[in-house]
Amino acid sequence: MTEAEARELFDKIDGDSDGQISIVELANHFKSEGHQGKLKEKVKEAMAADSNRDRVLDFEEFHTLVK
Ligand SMILES: [Ca+2]
Ligand SMILES: [Ca+2]
Repeated sequence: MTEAEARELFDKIDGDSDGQISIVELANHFKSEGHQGKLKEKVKEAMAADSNRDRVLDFEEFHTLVK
């Protein structure tokens, strides 16, 4: 994924546009993608990219996850 694509996806998931992806926003995103059954698993997987452990993904962390 290019940085521009990652940015586009980041903005899409970042529902309140505060520049950070919260667990709730991740869950909403995976729900809309049809991952209801594996929601917890998917969120946990994504939050593994939270390298500074503040429970939100900034763009840098997100980019590491999707690249
Ligand atoms: Ca947000
Ligand atoms: Ca973080």
